[in-house]
Amino acid sequence: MAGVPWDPTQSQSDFMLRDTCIVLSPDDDVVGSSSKKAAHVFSPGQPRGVLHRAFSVFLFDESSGELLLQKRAASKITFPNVWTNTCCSHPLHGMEVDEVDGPEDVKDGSVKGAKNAAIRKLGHELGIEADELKVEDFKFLTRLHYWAADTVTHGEKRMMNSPWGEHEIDYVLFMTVPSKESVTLKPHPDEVDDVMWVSQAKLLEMFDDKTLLFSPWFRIITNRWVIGSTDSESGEKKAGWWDDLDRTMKTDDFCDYGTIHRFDPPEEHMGGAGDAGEWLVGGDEAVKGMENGVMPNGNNVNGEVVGDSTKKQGAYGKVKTHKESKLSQILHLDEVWSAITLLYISPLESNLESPLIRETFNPLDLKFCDDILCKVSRSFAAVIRQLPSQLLVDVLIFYLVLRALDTIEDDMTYFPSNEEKVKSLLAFHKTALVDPTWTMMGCGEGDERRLLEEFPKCHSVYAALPEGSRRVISDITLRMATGMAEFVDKDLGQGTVDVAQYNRYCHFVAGLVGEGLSRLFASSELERSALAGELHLSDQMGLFLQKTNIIRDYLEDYVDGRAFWPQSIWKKYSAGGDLGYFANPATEEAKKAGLCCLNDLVTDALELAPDCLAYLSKLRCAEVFRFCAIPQVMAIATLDRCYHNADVFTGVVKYGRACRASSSTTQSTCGGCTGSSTGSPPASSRGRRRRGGPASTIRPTTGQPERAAPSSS
Ligand code: IN0
Repeated sequence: MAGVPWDPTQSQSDFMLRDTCIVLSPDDDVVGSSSKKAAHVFSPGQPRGVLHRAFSVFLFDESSGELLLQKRAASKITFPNVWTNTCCSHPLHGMEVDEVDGPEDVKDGSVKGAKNAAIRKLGHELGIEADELKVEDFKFLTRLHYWAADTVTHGEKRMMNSPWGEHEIDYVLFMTVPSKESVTLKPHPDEVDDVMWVSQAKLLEMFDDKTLLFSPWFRIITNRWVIGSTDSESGEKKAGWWDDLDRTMKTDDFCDYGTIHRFDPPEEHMGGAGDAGEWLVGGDEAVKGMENGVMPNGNNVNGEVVGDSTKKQGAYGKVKTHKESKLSQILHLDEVWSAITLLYISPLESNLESPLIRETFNPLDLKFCDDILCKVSRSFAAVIRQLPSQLLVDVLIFYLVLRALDTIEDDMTYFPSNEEKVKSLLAFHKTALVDPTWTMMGCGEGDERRLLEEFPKCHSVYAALPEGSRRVISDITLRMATGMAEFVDKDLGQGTVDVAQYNRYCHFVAGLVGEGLSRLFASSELERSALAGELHLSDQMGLFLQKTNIIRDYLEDYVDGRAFWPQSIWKKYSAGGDLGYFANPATEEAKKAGLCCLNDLVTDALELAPDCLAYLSKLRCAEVFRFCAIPQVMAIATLDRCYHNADVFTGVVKYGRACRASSSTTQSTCGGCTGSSTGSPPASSRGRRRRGGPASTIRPTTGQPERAAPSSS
């Protein structure tokens, strides 16, 4: 199950099927996921397997300067019987303690994900207790990209029958302990046949012993960096990382985070099924043709391309994005026309500069709120800005407050315990919404982190709202936080239990938003007061948006270990009894089952559509109608793209109709974003799906019914 560190009852083949490796582009961008088995198969279709992330730990005893080696167990499927460095394995998707690093983590050398994975595997393979090692004590040195067919341990004759190999970007991690006694070694018999502490001299002696086998990556790393060398031409001595462990561990003299060193394997590891031959030695040029973790002209074992290194990544940057083709977009002539209308004929007008707003709120604080809204919500910012002035800021602040709450709920590492997170969630309405100086430092990422860190600016605008609006925002915030707290401790690795739990979750994070909005619409007097009592219809509006997001984000949520597809639905279709079954369909039948399950969920969501239409039909203000209808139309378009679409199981399905452009035009019409971004991509493309809606595409307003103009516009 996703999220469980390791299960002692699992066999090598269980791990091969269950572990979800992180698939990479040659630049080390995360572009997808693959079962461990699929990633390590070397076949004519993928002669060098699928490029994925790995780590290699070198553990030294400070007192003697010796390095701990292991001999991989004879029962290992890849590279059995070989001597290698202390521990080498893979960071995985979907682990409870996150193991997926992004470019920023590499840049600053923190790579916590790889280090967390190292602690997990040092425990699993060698029995070293987690409390004997600290993430901070690992030293990340550099990355190497190499591949190697396992033609040696499996033998030439078995080559075609045992087409295994490694193709990895390997994060090299050094670790020292004061003495051998500081770590308890209890090697797992399925993983390790032998361990040995060795000096440099002893290791060189072993390398010369032709009866011993060594893993290709261990030889490459050791010869290139770990042991010092003498330049054959100049006679100059180059220090190795092992020669001065103190310097290696305490300074950054040997750290190189900017380069990915590329290596072809020693000759004996070339060939392999598919007869790959050499390939990486040409450096970066040589890997240009490689895409999506797979060789040029090669697909992954399922016959699919598993990611897209050249395109922006999915919402978490962890799975790939499937965009609609330009041709398909152009074929939707009605939408092209609508986009042209919104772009050039009648763009949405912003009411943010209206006198009422200028007089009521601190202009600098409001500017901060508007800028950050634009950063975190993209197209939705324009939909908010076109609201009439007596409602606009109320909705804007409501959105930001919920986003701040969601950032707290979403951060899986900030709080020392779930209990602390729950406390913070439940206090939010009394802290953030009452204390004008309240901030939270270091929680969340990018612009969302900034939102929490500069929350006093948001509070200043909130405090100037009418009392009725503040009451609505505070009430919904508390009720949503209470619902979130209910889910903090739940294991969602395999989704929600049943449709009732699925609906309950959606109610808390989205249905309540519908209630809050209806109450804000009514108290602004733009809508009838009775709308505030339409609790069922407003709830369904939120559920429809949220269910659409959950359907679309299947893979992302699954690899993150926080899935929402209800078991009572997907278990009808998953012969494997695992939600991940659909992501790695082994047979045509499994593929079909995945599509049936997907269609079942789309149909369930579509049942909400009549209530959404009923809600929309009760609106009388054109701007409020537009504000509510645009996300609904985007959701319908997303469901349309998802229905019977196997891409849902390999990435995030986005549609990119021409009208997306219209939203950015609106932003520039009203000044757009002027604040400096924190450098990360807009949070809506990174954050959890319940914050952002479906893909950033606005279905324009053609065909919208004529409505009475609101009093102010
Ligand atoms: C929303 C909803 C939203 C808008 C209008 C009426 C609603 C009625 C009931 C419930 C929610 C309603 O809309 C946004 C849309 C959105 O954020 N779109 C994204 C798209 C993208 O590109 O990522 C955007 O960034 O533009 C929405 O999805 N949610 C939301 C949150 C707060 C508010 Cl005030 C309104 C999130 C959610 C979880 C669906 C409620």
